[in-house]
Amino acid sequence: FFFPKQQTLAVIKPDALEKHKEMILEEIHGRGFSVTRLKETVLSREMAEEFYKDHRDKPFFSQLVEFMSRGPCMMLVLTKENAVEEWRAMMGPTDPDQAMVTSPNSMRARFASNILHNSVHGSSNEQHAEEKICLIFGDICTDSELTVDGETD
Ligand code: DGI
Repeated sequence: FFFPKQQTLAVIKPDALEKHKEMILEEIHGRGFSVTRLKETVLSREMAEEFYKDHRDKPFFSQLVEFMSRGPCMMLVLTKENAVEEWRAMMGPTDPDQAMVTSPNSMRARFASNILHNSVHGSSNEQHAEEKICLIFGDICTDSELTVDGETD
């Protein structure tokens, strides 16, 4: 198969940043991803709400927003053929209990403590990747309709 180069947004979440950052970065490079953008940032509540807006009706939404804005996250744009799917495979399933069974080498199996504090994020498809890259790295956003918190451009 031939896969065109693709971008995905990876996030090292606040629970994993302190203890596992070096290991995660090493594995990202080891698997041949190019890190084309990178920043460490503390998400505001509003940014975390926007980031996870698709989950706003879920019972865990407020916990999720609280957690994601509690400390620094590392935001990375990963570029590689088939990046979206490959990074998702490296992450493993959302719930580490499941990850330990189905993919014991995955990041979540090794680094996550529970379904909420699950160490890493990765876009689930190309459209989400583009949207979240725009949200986080706004300066490379070309879609003027994507604005945050009342800002316009
Ligand atoms: O794409 P994923 O991060 O694997 O999973 P998702 O898009 O379904 O959920 C986004 C995040 O929301 C997930 O990384 C952790 C949190 N979450 C998902 N399902 C649950 C959850 N948190 C709690 N407390 N309970 C859940 O069932």
